[in-house]
Amino acid sequence: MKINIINAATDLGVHVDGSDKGPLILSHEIENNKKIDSIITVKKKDIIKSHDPKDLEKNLKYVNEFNERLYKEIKNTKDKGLFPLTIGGDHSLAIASALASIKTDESLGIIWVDAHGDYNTFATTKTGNLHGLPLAANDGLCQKLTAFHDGAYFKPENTVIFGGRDIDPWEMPVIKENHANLITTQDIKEKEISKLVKEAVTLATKNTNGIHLSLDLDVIDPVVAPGVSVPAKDGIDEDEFLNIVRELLKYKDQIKSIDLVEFNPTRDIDDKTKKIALKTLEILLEEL
Ligand SMILES: [Mn+2]
Repeated sequence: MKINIINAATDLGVHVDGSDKGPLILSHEIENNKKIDSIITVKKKDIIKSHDPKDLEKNLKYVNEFNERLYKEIKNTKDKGLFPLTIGGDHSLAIASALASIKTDESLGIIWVDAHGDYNTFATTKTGNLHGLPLAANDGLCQKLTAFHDGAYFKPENTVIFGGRDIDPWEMPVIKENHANLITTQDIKEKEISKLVKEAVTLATKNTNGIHLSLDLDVIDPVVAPGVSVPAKDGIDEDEFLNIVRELLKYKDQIKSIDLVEFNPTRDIDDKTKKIALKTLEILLEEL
């Protein structure tokens, strides 16, 4: 299938700068790949970001403005019959990518490979960094972040956090009360990855038309992949991560859109994270 690469150049959802620089660095390295139909870039507006600790909706207007433009581009991509592979950027961009995908396919599940739950709401966030809310937003729990979307939301029962280990104590009840699914880093270390992936796919595809897959590089241990904005210690290693990606791609007929997010080149050491991100993109381009 021909792929459209969408550079989602934003860091407006996080207090740390730099993840907006990630997409162009990565897509530049793969631009000659024959599977790629086109590469487009959606750029954040240059603003002075809010760092007010009392501001619990940081840069909300600008995150929404960015996501509305990204949403249109990804919907266009799908309307043209191209596969959207979105490179981020902080994880708030996945509100646009996931909702654009479900807008076209009407009913989808979501597999969110991430150290964090990203399941805070405006009622629970303590920082107001909006990249901590996108999965809850995709499940329809943060209306202030999704006004540009007029389609269905994902259902918590078809929502799977994969690799979670750094989940806020006030966030966990939101996950539980809504019956979203959580597969932890501990599960990955103790169980067979192929079985966990199968379990995630089964949950995400139950009574849906497929899957939106969102890959956050911070699921990997920060010693191995330091180039992320919010590292979470005791993560999985590179082989485990790439194995998860390969196992997921065994179900590629079900996968309708993919994000690879949170590469922050200003935090990277010796291109460690860049190299893993590029390997991931190569696997995706090879298999899709
Ligand atoms: Mn994330």
